Amino acid sequence: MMDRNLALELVRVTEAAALSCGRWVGKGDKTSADHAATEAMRRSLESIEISGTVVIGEGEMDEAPMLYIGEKVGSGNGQQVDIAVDPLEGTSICAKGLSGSIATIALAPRGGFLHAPDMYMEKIAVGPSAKGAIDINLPPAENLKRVAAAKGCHIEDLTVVILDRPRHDHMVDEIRKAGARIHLISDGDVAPAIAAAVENSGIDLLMGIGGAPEGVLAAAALQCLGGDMQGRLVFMSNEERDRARSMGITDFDRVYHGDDMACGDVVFAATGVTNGDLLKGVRYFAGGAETHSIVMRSKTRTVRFIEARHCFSSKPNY
Ligand code: VTB
Repeated sequence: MMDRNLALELVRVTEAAALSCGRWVGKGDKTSADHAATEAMRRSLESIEISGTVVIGEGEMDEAPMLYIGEKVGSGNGQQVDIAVDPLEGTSICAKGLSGSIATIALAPRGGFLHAPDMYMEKIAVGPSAKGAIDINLPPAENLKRVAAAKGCHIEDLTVVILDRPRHDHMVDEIRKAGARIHLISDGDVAPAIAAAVENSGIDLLMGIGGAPEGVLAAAALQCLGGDMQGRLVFMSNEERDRARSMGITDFDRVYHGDDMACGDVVFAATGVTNGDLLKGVRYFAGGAETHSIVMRSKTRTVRFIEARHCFSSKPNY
């Protein structure tokens, strides 16, 4: 069983990442922003009593100097856990100072996460009030009808978040015709998946094609929130098929449900870097900064929003 205190430890990790890359907001340098977040996250993981292995990370060892897939993190003494990280989800939005970037991490018992290759995944995600109503194989209009029925509202009341990409033009048309409202985003589809599962966030569904690793992180969050998610890998080349095969994936059309992507006693934490639908971004003031985070655990489904005030004179790292 996962030590429940780990949840509160994890929020320090995402706070540290957000505080570090928060300095890079709007500077037009997404590489440095990502690097700052990754380094801070890795450093703060060292003080946590876990033997962690990164299974969703910044990339393979040769392409990512830190938090690469297979990297061992934590003090090395505590329980064995698998780790999914995105130290800065939405590097471009952070670099441009747009809304919706977060620092995020999830923990599961060994083997709890789908080892998703870095490729595309088609996703649909909703909150607890629409659990069981979605089916990724159905047309968008049908899913909207079912979600509206489950929520006891009109399709016109629903807001769907979709990445603003030409690949979604057809889906956007269909959703508009069906009558729902759309919120197009330039990047970062993990935060809106979480927002879809939080009542009154203003977001009802996430739909469309984004990254598969981001899909696993969203699934981890939705397990904690009692939401519902389905994902299907989208193969763009034979090389991707080979890579997936080497990671043990045989059924290329498989629909992954929430617990196929994140199962067991999952712990999830995220801190806002720039303002979003769910989390406020890092706000600096003389001598310190405030952060806004969400931290939760699937076993108990306790969801905590944490507003923290950090005093830099006592925290020399920032
Ligand atoms: C997706 C999405 C991420 O980058 O991976 C996207 O899941 C990349 O999509 O949240 P494109 O290849 O179409 O640019 C993010 O938005 C992260 O920035």
